[in-house]
Amino acid sequence: MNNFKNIFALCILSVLSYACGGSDTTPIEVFDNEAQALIDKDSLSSFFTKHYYDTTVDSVKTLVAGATPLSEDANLKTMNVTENEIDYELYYYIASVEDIGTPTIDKGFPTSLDSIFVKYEGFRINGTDSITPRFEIRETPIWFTLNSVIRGWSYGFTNFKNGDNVTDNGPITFENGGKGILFIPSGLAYGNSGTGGSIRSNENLIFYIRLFDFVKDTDHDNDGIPSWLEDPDGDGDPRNDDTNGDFFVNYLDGDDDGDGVATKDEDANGDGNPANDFSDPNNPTLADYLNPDIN
Ligand SMILES: [Ca+2]
Ligand SMILES: [Ca+2]
Ligand SMILES: [Ca+2]
Ligand SMILES: [Ca+2]
Repeated sequence: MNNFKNIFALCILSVLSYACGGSDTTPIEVFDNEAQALIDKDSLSSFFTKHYYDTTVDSVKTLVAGATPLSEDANLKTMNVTENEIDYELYYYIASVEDIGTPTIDKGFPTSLDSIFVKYEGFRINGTDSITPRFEIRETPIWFTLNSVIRGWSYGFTNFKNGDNVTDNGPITFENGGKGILFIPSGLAYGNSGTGGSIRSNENLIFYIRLFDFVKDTDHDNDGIPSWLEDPDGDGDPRNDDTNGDFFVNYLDGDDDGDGVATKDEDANGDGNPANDFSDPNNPTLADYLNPDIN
């Protein structure tokens, strides 16, 4: 225990010595993410004037005479996103190809926390002018959960629909579903740090995506409340809610109020939904699973 304390004291000391560094040390530069967001917005806007979507090869290409630039293409949509108090514009293109129809079982659209089943290809945009060779491809579909990927994906995929699973004793096969392109500013991708690998700092990215399926109302902690609804402060972001302050946000916490009774068991009326049980006469609008006085 003493060793542990010493290590802790040392850490405090080193943190302080950094913080108190004199003028002879190089100041730690804080990267200006807000300025970069504006640079990226300009870069992408310029890119869209110089490129078009070529339906014959299903790709973004350098503009040629007679083609409609992406900047004037009605299929290119803008999604406004605020992340860490910085406003971003995320762009997505709904590919208008014949093989994409409405799914038989239409689940609507995934939330930014749902699990998705996708294929994709990723490209970097080099400045405003060129698309670099592909850095990643996934040809067999794979599951991701949108809470743990780059934010451009988390938000971007919420604009695409599921497909139909038509697998028949063969390889997994889907029809219909979401098909399109995400144009992601660096701040919603790998930011100033890049990946240390193929993606450098402050690079905007292009992903060609197919969304085959998703788990509607994904419930990460299996507590009976869909992750996107574990948002007691109601700001639309379940990533900032930690009712009992145990550093596990509610959507990843099976006992949200820390009263020792699992959230799924704070279901007085037994309907499988802990969000509609209010047993505390002194606090009649606070659900039991968020109320440590009720257990
Ligand atoms: Ca919230
Ligand atoms: Ca929970
Ligand atoms: Ca209930
Ligand atoms: Ca409780």
